[in-house]
Amino acid sequence: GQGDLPPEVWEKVKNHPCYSEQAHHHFARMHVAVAPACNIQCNYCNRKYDCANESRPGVVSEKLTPEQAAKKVLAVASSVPQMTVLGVAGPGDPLANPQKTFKTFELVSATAPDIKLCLSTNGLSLPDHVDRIQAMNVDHVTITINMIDPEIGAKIYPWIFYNHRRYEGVEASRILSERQLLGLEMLTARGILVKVNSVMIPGVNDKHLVEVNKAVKSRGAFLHNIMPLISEPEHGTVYGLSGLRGPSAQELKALQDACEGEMNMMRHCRQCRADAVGLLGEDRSDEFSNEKVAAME
Ligand code: CLF
Ligand code: SF4
Repeated sequence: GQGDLPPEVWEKVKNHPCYSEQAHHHFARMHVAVAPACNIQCNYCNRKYDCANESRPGVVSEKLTPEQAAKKVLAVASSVPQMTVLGVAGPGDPLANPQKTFKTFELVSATAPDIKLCLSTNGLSLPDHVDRIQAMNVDHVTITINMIDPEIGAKIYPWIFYNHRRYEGVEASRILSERQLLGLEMLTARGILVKVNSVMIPGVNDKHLVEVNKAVKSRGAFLHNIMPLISEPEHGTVYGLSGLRGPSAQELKALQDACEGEMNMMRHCRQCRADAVGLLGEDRSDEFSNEKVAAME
């Protein structure tokens, strides 16, 4: 049901599988991998997964041009009737590839205006694009926020690329955090629903995420999705974060419970691939490879 949500918010979430727990049983999302570049480095990144932006073994997603992506969206929409949402979430950062991301949205909204547009970003360049996001009727934006304390950030982010130069260490994370929170405030002021994704990294930001939760809640975030860091089983390490492990299911749940309050916690995230297609937890990306979509014409 609608719960306590105001009607205009309910309208936006009722058929979005990530923003509504109930909706994910009935509605599907697809991602198109149009955004290869990134403007920051996360220690846990491997560019195979996005929105969740996680490190785990998998198949590399196919990169698409905006034109190919728009064609794929139409092909999927005609064979997957539950498909309500198009997400651009990687494999790099969508807003580090603004031409490709917005061109894709433009093409899709011209040919399939009923499909909701969704965006996931690390937030570094978000404040520069808020007007365009609003103009394109993007109602759902996810920002991955792993810290509000730059000292902790320095352990997660070795560098960012901002204003034509590279920043490192605490300075990099200070800038990143300011930009993320500013972007969040600008979006919520415009009535755009913001979900915050946080990767729980035991020993690095696990205790700190309660503070992150308060900070994003007070700035109007709609939903908080705390996801487990997944370490590569073969190596027991996560790229730049050697020696670290992902949290246990109990540790994750305890943190989610500690944050549960006026703001909802998302607990049904399936840590999607950059070219995911289908209901959450269902992977139909192979049915819609470039080759197969081309053959559908
Ligand atoms: Fe995609 Fe992300 Fe939009 Fe959903 S995924 S861009 S908000 S349409 Fe969803 Fe996947 Fe979890 Fe992301 S289950 S990884 S939260
Ligand atoms: Fe990787 Fe995403 Fe981090 Fe960029 S923002 S380095 S794509 S996890």
